[in-house]
Amino acid sequence: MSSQAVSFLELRTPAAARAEAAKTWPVEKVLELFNLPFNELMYRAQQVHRQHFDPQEVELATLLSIKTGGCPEDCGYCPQAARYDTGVQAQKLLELEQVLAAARAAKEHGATRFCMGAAWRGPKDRDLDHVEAMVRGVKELGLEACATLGMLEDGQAERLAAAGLDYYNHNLDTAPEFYNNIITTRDYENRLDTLNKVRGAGIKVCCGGIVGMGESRRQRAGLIAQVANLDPYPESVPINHLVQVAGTPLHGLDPLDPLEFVRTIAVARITMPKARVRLSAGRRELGEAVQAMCFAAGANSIFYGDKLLTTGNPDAEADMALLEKLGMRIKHTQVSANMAE
Ligand code: SAM
Ligand code: DTB
Ligand code: SF4
Repeated sequence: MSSQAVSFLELRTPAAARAEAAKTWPVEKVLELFNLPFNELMYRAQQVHRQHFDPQEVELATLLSIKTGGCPEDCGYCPQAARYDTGVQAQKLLELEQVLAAARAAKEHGATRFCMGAAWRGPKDRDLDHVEAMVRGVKELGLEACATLGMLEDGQAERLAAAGLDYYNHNLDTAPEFYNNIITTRDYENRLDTLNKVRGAGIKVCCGGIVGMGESRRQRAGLIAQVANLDPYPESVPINHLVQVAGTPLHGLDPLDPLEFVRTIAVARITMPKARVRLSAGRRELGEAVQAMCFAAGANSIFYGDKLLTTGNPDAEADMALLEKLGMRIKHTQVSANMAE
């Protein structure tokens, strides 16, 4: 039986159907948005975008992998999982000075947000001593600080909050019913639990997922519904296009129709009007025309710099040229992207 069929069956019980209908964004409603004629969907997304943001403005965030590769998890998309032979060289946690040098360079190149990623299942308490110092240093440079370190234990989010961390990135990645096709070493509930801890510690939430992993349109709608139904929804929503890396189980899949990716951005914009929707991994492969459509659909944040964590990103000059061609401006202010924005 397909996972889709299972989700329909589950909804046959009146209690489950009532619970689903009571959500801010039932999956069916999100799917209706996906199913709109393309131009109608774009029009609605642009209307919502303009109510809350200057549509010409884009936020630049720079990523740095502070601890690379050798990860014990089995995320089927990830070049950093130790069990896949992807050619990624494992590297231990960077020194504070290396991180701050990268943050200074990011600031000089115009980024306002600096995101530190670590290939951990979750941080150990002694790792956090180092990450706290990195967060403090990044904040002293006048940058917003974001970290993505995996699952958090009790008390760890509070430690990061005390160090001044603005955002914690932790993705739901895909719809619940497709999730086990992609990851088996941690479950959906673990992810929701970490997101609760982040929220509870007063850190802003950055949470989204990946499309192009072989999921159906309904499952893309399922991912967006899950993120949009978080209460409150995240301040920042990265939509990643799968970067297919040789050696990972998802390498070799048929690529997603790019217009489906644009639709996903538009639906995220409509369902989470005040969030920064981040056009994240996969920009290099999408090309300029599709990126332009993503901005038109309401994306207003990108990762900026020649590298994501281990894979490529458009180079900085190409990004500047694209933004100029589109008449877009960089968000310069240090005002944090909170719900009052
Ligand atoms: N290890 C931590 C974790 O998994 O939470 C943090 C780093 S992990 C690389 C952060 C996110 O990057 C993942 O949740 C996934 O959404 C995204 N990602 C990883 N590999 C990707 C790929 N090949 N294509 C697109 N997104 C990817
Ligand atoms: C997110 O959602 N996308 C970024 C960030 N959060 C950390 C990571 C993308 C990683 C792409 C694969 C790589 O470069 O290793
Ligand atoms: Fe590890 Fe994160 Fe990659 Fe999963 S996504 S294998 S947890 S680095």
